[in-house]
Amino acid sequence: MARMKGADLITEHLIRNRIPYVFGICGHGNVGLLDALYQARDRIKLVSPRHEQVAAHMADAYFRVRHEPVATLTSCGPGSCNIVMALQVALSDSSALLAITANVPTQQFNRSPFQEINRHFQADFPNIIRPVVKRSFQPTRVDMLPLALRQAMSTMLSGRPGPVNVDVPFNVFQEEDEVELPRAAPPHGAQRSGASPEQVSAALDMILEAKRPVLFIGHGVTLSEASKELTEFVHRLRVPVISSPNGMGCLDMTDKLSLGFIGRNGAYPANEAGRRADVVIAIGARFDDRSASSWLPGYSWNFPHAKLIHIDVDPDELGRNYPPDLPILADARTVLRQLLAEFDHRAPKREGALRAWHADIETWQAEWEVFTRPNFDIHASPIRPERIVADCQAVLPPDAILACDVGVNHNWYMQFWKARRPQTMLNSWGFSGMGFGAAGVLGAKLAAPDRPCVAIAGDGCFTMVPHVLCTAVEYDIPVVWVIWNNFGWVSIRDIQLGMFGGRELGTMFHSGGNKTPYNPDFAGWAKASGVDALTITKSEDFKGALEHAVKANKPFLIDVHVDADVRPPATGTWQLPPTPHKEPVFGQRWLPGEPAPTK
Ligand SMILES: Cc1ncc(C[n+]2csc(CCOP(=O)(O)OP(=O)(O)O)c2C)c(N)n1
Ligand SMILES: [Mg+2]
Repeated sequence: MARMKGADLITEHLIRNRIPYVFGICGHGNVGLLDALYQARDRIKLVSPRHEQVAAHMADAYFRVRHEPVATLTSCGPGSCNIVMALQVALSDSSALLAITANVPTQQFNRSPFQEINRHFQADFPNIIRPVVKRSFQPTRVDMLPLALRQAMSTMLSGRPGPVNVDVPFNVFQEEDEVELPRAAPPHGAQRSGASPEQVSAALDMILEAKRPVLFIGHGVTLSEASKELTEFVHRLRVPVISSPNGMGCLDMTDKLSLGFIGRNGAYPANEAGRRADVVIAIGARFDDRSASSWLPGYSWNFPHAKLIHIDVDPDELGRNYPPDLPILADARTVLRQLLAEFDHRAPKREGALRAWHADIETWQAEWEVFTRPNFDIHASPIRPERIVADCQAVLPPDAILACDVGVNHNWYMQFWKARRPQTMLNSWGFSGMGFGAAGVLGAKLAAPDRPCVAIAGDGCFTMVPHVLCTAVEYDIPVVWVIWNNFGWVSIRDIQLGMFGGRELGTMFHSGGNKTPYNPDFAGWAKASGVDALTITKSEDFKGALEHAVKANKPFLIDVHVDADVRPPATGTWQLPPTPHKEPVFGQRWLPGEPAPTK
């Protein structure tokens, strides 16, 4: 026991848990903690971006790259309200961060002091944040801090990781008490559950009997750091892999057995394999609408015609959309190791097994290549989307980190990017919060200072968080922003074109009444902020510009003018009831019992 101020206890707790950064924004509510961070500034660093949303996206991306958490710090009232969206981004995608929010002094609870949220309950910020975090704690005395901090840290990192909130009234930072610093929480991945021997045996029976097995992997495989085991499993059992965006790179996507993403914006071989599979082994993947063609049978999957083995650490995800034949509540890496051990033990003869399935897959891969490849070689102005993806792929090394933002630009990367390593392609997948990529790239770079970190951000997303430029300069964070500039919220414009008779309103950027396409001069904006920048309007110029930006090793923005009227080819479907869904552009629905389709 030692007599300590609350703010010092919190700071020491962060340091004991090996948290190197606090991404925080000041306010009168949190100056007490800022003061403690000042005293400890040699051991923990404050990075102060210009908007709380950015702080939370940075922390989220930091965790996705390193699987080690950092904390955010926001003040009472509006400052903390600004992180709500970014916390849901983290929650949807199972990313951990410790959101420390300040509140008004307990002595003033219910008096409606400056910035108290109290319409229904005193100091009620925890009720605002509650749906977007795994847990919210509100210690109202210094002697309550040790328990709250210890529980917060282990809740955040155990099971399915996610953001956790500790809401601290102003006086709790400042007051002292006799307290003991809590033990450090076990790091992420320290606690792992496995399948029962019966489940392992039953799963392997189903996999070995399958004629058309497919793996569907998601963020759970990435979070479990199961890339090595997955790769070994795939190579030894020869089961092809479909990946959700946050699972990408767990199997090198240049591998012949990597089929890419599934759903409307997936790759054709993945949808073909998904809808024809007889056994699907889903690991840490959710079958959300975008990776299941809105659950319409025959487009991406055909359950219950296909048998489903569903492995996840979160019981809520097992069977959320498709009831599994074999649900396994366990950690991805542990189960893969168990399956490999069982496979070794049985040593089954696999010569020639799955030959017909592999031949089908190779045919679909070849057809997809013939359909898509020519467009990757076209030089044009405005630039064709495929060229940007291709040039990023050519320039960036396999360990480079891509922080993707939201929009049609993201659809192109989901469909065609080949992630080579895990944790190299960051996506706001479940919640699609605009600004995640443009802001998150700063956190990614702090997590991986020696690797190139590139944000792919639409013009719309970037203009939601343009002040990221200031933060990169202030803290010397050498990231590259590629602005996918198509002069509009084009993903939404395309919904208006496709479903609402082409009536465009509020989705393209125009100046004045004459419908002249408008955007700020992004390069000029960057330069005014102290960031080097280039504008690219011809596809021939992009590759060199990106090489230059990466080599420059300083904050750099490339504004790329992209054709807004070239759309990614849909290979599955997506539905917003009651509007009718569209048939795929390439490939078609197949239901069990139907003859093979003709394209
Ligand atoms: C914070 C937030 N606001 C609104 C949306 C809805 N939304 C999804 S994509 C999009 C447009 C994105 O525009 P841009 O960044 O230019 O990308 P593009 O689709 O043009 O490639 C919008 C408004 C969202 N996902 N997040
Ligand atoms: Mg746009």
